[in-house]
Amino acid sequence: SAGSASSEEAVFEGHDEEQIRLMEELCIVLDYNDMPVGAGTKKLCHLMDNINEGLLHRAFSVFLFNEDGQLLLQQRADEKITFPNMWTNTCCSHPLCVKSELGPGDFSLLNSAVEGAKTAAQRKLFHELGIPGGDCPVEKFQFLTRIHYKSASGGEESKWGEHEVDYILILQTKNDITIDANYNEVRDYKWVSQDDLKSMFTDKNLVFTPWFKLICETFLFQWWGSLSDLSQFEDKEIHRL
Ligand code: DMA
Ligand code: MN
Repeated sequence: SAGSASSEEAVFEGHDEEQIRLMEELCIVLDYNDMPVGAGTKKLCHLMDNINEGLLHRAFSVFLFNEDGQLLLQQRADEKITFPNMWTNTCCSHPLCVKSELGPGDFSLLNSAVEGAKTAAQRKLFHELGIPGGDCPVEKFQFLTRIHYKSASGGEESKWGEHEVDYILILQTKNDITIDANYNEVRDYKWVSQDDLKSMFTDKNLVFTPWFKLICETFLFQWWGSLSDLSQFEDKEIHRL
């Protein structure tokens, strides 16, 4: 039927069945000011034909640091339909169009939307990396800001891409959290210092997601230098990158 993620469809040719199934998830469709205006399947929201017409949805990006200040990076699985095999921040996904993730209170208020993003982030840290909720309690996530960006997944002719308002969530945990990667989502993961990451950037064999590169070029190293006092970076803006 129209709108369901059938593997028979040409856009899904050659892709992984589980990742095709996840394209049926309902994302939160937004206006330019991050106000929810409806629901759209993950498939609909990530097709460049729709993005080029202005379709925008809500996302989150988690940056998880340990007590030594190392950042947990992941390499996306080869099975991912968008941005496969690329290195990126700890975990990214979308709050779903359900009350708990849209915002448990008045969903038109930023505080409520932030609570929804934290709930979604805890869900996906477990789904992608097997990090139990006890190692990432929602009250330990710190919301910093929102970033609006658009990017095609691999070349101008690509069918797939991103166009999101991305909620930035920072989390600092103990060193020995449980990690049990879901290899349909995550190919590899790695704890890095600032110097480790900078040397990864010089390795021509490594590819990074466009949103992670943008955040690295703008904010990441400032945040990283002030992990014990991130409140100076909290704002209600939408930074259009
Ligand atoms: C989408 O991430 C969110 C951002 C910030 C790019 P994703 O493609 O990893 O989502 P999912 O894990 O749900 O496929
Ligand atoms: Mn997205």
